[in-house]
Formats: sequence, C-alpha cells, structure tokens
Amino acid sequence: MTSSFAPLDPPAGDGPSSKKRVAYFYDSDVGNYAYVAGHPMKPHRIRLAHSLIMNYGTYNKMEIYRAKPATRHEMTQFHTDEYIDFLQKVTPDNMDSFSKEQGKYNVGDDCPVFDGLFEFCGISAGGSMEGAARLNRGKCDIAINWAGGLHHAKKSEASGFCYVNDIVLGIIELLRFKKRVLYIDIDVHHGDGVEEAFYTTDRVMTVSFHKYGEYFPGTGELRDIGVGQGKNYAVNFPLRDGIDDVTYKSIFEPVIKAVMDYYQPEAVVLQCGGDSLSGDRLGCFNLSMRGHANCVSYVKSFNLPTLVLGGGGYTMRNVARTWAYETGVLVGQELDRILPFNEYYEYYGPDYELDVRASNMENANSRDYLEKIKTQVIENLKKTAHAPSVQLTEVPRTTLAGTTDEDDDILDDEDEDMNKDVRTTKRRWDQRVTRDDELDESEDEEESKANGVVAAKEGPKRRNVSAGPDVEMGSPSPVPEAGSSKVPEPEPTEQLEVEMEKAPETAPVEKSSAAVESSSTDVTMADAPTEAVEPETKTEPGTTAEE
Ligand code: V1D
Ligand code: CA
Repeated sequence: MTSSFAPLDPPAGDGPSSKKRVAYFYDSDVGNYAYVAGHPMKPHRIRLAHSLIMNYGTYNKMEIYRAKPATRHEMTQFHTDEYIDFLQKVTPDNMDSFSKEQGKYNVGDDCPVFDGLFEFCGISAGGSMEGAARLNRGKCDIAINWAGGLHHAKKSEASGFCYVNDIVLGIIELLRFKKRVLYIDIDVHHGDGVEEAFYTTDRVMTVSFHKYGEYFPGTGELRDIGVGQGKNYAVNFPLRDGIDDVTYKSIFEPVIKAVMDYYQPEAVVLQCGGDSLSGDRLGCFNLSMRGHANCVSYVKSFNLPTLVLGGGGYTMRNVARTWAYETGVLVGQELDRILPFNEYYEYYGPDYELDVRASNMENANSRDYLEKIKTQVIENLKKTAHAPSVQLTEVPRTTLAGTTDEDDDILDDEDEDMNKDVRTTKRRWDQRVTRDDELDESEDEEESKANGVVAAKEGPKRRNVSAGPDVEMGSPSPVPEAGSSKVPEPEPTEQLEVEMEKAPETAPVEKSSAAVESSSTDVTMADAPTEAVEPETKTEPGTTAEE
C-alpha cells in the first residue's frame, strides 16, 4: 500500500515577501546529451522537467535564459588545466589513446566518456555561473539551473557522474560579492566535492543531508566538520534508509534555522538532488514530492539571494515532477494536481498526476537517532559563535575569469546582437527530428539512440574570452582556496584576510558599479510548449521575436 500525501503543512511563504524575481536557466540542447547505454544519469530528465514547467505556464512568472556554456578558462577557476584539457580532448573515438588519463581522472564506469561530454559540462556550469552572477548584481532574487548541482566533481577528478563542479564555480562567483555563502545539499548522496573545495574556509558553510553507511561516496560523517579556518563550517547529517517527509522536516528545519542564525549567510546555494525522493532508482529515502519541496520552500522563506540547482535523480518522471513543482514553489505558483498535456505525457501514466508519493517502506531513522545527530550538529554550530569577520570592504574590479566588468558589459551588448536567433520557435519545435522516448527506466533500452546525441556545438562568444590577469585561488583575492583537500587539522590561527583593489571601503556591494554583467542570452522560449499552452513572450531589449 502506498500512502497518499504526507501530513506536512502547506509550504510557508505566502506573505508579500514571497514574490521573488526568478531567473531560470535552460539550454534546449541539454536533453540531447546521453551518458552511455545503461547509465542511470539521463540529462533528458531536465527536458522533461522543462516541458512541465512550460506547460504549467510557470515560464510566465520568471525570466528564462540560455546561459553561455562555461569556457575552459572559467572551469579552471576551480579545476586544473590538465584535467579540463583532458575533458575537452577525449571522445569515444579517441579514448583508447587516453587510457592512462582515464585512470588518473577517474573516467570509466560511473563517469564514462560520451559524445559532447565537454559541451554538456559547459552547459551545466554556465547556468550556475550566470545564475550566481545575476544574483550578485541583484538582478534576481532566485536563480534556477536544473542542469547544475553536480556535487561530486573534484579539482582534477571526475566522480559520481560529475565531471565539472558547477556548484563550486557558482559559489566562487558568489564569493566575489558575498561575505558568507551557505551551501545546502539534499541529494541522497553526500555533497563531497563541494565540501572538499571549501573545507578549510569559513567563507562557505556546507551542509549536507545524505544516506551514510555502505553508500556512495562513503564520506560525510557527523564528525567531519572542516579544518583550520573552516572548522565547524562543514556540517554533515548522516541518515539511514527510508527517511520520510515528517522526520526529514523535523531535522532539516531546525538545522537550517540554526545555520541561518549562527552563520548569517549573504547568499544560499541549494542542491536539490531528486534521488532523495521515494522510489528513486538509486536512492533509498522515502520523501514525497511535497516533502522534498518543503526544503525549497523553507530555504526560500529566509529571503536570501538563492541559487537553486539540480543534482542526482534517476527515476526521471519523478525528478521532472518534483523540479517542476519546486519551480512553482519558487515563483509562488501552485500547480494543478493533474498534469498538463505535454510532449512527454506518456511518461506520467497511469495516473498523469503531479504528486510523487511516499511508500510504506520502513524508516530506519529512529526519532532518538535523529534527535541525537541534530543536537550534536547544532552544538557544533554554536561553536562558530559569531559570523566570521570577513571584511568584504572592496569589490574586485575583475571577474574571476580575468575580465573587467566593463568588458563584460561590452561583450553582453555584442552577445545580444550575435544571438538573436537562439530562441526556439514553435515551428522549430515541431520540426524536431529526434524522439526523446524512454519509458522504462529500469530496462534502459538504448535510450541514447532515441535521444539523438548531439555533436559538439560551437558555443557563442562568452564574456571572459579575452586574456586577462587570472585571479588565482589562494592569491590575495576574495576567494578562499578551493580544491584544497582535507589536511591534518591545525587550530584556526587568523581570520581570512580579504584584500581587493580600488572600490571604496563603504561601497554597498550589490550596487557597486563593479558588479559583473552576466552575458546570458535571453531565451524566451527555449522550448516551446505544445499546442495546449501558448506562452507570452517575455523580451528584454535587444531580443527578437519568434521566427
Ligand atoms: F548503476 C550504475 C550503472 C551504470 C553506471 C553506474 C552505476 C552506479 C550506480 N551507483 N554507480 C553508482 C555509484 N558508484 C559506486 C561506485 C562504483 N564503485 C565501484 C563504487 O557505487 C555512484 C553514484 C553517483 C551518485 C551521483 C549523485 O546522485 O549524487 C549526483 N548528484 O548530482 C549529480 C549526480
Ligand atoms: Ca546530500
């Protein structure tokens, strides 16, 4: 027997402050990339979610953008040059000549080489970086990138289906303007790549809720709390199988409330991995869609600039339902329980309803266990005592990519001119030749063929292509050393010093003229909906109407 709806209160946040300016990043190419046959990670799920979002009319309540794919140069703000060069060079056809590198960079079964791998990474990272840049400039309150959230990627290693860590890159972008950034991870797997990147700094607090115990990636114990300056700024909540909506809420809300009180972040990054949902192909939790979305709603209620990202999630129809619903939560739209007709309607049978329901599986997390972990986590947070005294008195003139913000403005203008044709029209949509069917996920019936894997696409010009002074991680820049691995634990000695050039000491960060301009191309209809809904086009100056 399956329970219907978990007894959660309706999502909070119906007050006046709940209306947010939401920027949504979607690249209509993303669903065409496919890992290898039989692999559980399917970028096609992002297209399913997008189709629901369009057909529910949610696009009306947010700005839709297609980000410029992140460049090699941008990716190396975190990753090593050699690793990114490898990702850029390797293809299924030449991979045999890279056997040594495949071992070195952990490319193989979990992280296979597939057609368009580098472009896929660029799309994922581009959305998160531009989302962060828009938040930095105060251009939106919430940025969404369901193609992001790839939390396992390391500085020079792929891991757990992740190659380029868009989250770390997005946080690095946020750190240009925000003193403290909070990262929250509700994927069923531990957010190890992000934790590791910021393990030694207090500029980022990482908080991960995850299954722990004989489960990938094997990290994320309660006692892993960060080192040096970062001690107590990594938070881990290890969980057992079968956690349900009510018990998840009973730990998530008090922990996040304590984090907000003690850490006082200036921006939040929320990884919404959908593998913590009930019935996930790889997961082992028992959250309903509403239980999962309660985390989104709760984080939103703090009214902080927030970057919302995807992550894992392997039962595609449930991931799509949940991310569509969560997009609704973020824009303040309640979605009908009956799914709108859409081009992937057959995925949602036999009920064709929105809800992902919890099952009757056993919850191996006793109240007592959860209470003990929660108490310890909150005790650790108290040790941070005060928000760290990072003095962000000056705003860097250069972007992390090395260009000035004025350069970016100019490139933005050029981009707007150069990309007038990026919008997909309904006619083009109708002319699509690839089919995206993949109904039986457990069978995984050669979906890559059906998905029509795309060849590498020449990306449009991006804001940071000019040669400029690199802002080195660990140099006197506003960012902490990312990618540092866990090291033996010294006691904190001194606060992180932030030295930057030229901006006046009292400059209000978000209004600074040095604010980075995003080079997003506005995409009014990245994918047009089916006949059922005809969206109003939202245009910004410089964009064109449909063909
Ligand atoms: F089942 C599979 C079929 C084909 C290829 C891989 C898998 C698979 C399932 N689970 N791989 C895993 C996990 N890997 C291992 C290692 C293999 N070693 C011998 C151990 O257990 C990886 C699970 C990755 C989860 C990724 C994620 O959900 O956290 C995610 N979040 O954002 C993006 C991905
Ligand atoms: Ca997690």
